[in-house]
Amino acid sequence: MYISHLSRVLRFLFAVFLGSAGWGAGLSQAHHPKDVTYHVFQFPRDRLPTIDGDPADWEMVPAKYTIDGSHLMDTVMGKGQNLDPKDLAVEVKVGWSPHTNRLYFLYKVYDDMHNFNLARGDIFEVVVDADHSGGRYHTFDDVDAQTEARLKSTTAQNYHIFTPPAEGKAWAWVWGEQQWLIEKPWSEHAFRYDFGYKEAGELYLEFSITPFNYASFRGPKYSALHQLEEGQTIGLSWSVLDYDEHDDRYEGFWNLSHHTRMDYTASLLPNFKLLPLAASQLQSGRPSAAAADGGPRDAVRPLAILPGPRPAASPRGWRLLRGALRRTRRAARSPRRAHRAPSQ
Ligand SMILES: [Ca+2]
Ligand SMILES: [Ca+2]
Ligand SMILES: [Ca+2]
Repeated sequence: MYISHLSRVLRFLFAVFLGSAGWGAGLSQAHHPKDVTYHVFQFPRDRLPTIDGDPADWEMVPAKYTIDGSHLMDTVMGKGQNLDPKDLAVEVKVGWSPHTNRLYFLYKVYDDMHNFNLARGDIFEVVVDADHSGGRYHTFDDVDAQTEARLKSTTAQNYHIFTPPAEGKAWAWVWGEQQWLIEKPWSEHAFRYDFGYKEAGELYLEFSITPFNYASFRGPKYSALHQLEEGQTIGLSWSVLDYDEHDDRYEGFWNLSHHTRMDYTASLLPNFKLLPLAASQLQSGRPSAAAADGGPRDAVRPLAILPGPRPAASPRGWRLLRGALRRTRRAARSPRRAHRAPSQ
């Protein structure tokens, strides 16, 4: 009797120990880079940016919100954080408004060679996980091909934005079946540039997108809109795919997540906090540099790969947790990245 009880206790403690180890590992997997929260500027209602490619209306956004190339890492071609500004220089500002329920972006890029060939070309890839649910949003290998295609980008949306698009090509492509997301009223965009094919120069892209907790291939009527609110932490990452001389091979996959598989799981997207209006204004006038806060002050909800809050310490719960972690780790270990040619 005593031995049986002891054995049960030991099993429980073992299960908790394994679970805790898995939990810790999960924290380190979730949301890259670790312990970093970027800020999203709230536009006053009467000073929303006009999406026309002119960056003038972003001058009110303090320089500290600018996220430049020093935050990016090439995780595919082996360049690490050695981004040469003569090859590629980028600056991104992100804003939001509770009144329009939109995320706004200003993307400024200098490129020594703007390659906008029809099949691929320079891309600004943006992934949004508005409800911070984390988890896999791509590559569902346990369902048939059609279902797999329909599941992509449902719980987090991956936009491939062509900077600029080749003639006759849409401005962006959703890595999934929800191409309605790149149309009005769900998004707006405008480019401004003055260079030719494979020339050097500067480009401004101004755009807004609408966040969805669930984006259906059937269209907006079948989808769940996310309501942006002050203080929320969302998952958001981008990557710059720089094609120069070679039309079929990029020179770098410069991403904010510092993890290639941001293209697979929303658990690897950096955290962005939607600032209140007052906080946005208070921070105006400060010097530039840190767009990110570090440390526990901005610690976020842990382990977003789980379908809800931390599970109860039952053996089944821990088994599910360990399984989820194993799958995420396995996927995260794979550096491979295969792009289907975007639709024309
Ligand atoms: Ca503008
Ligand atoms: Ca370049
Ligand atoms: Ca390029």
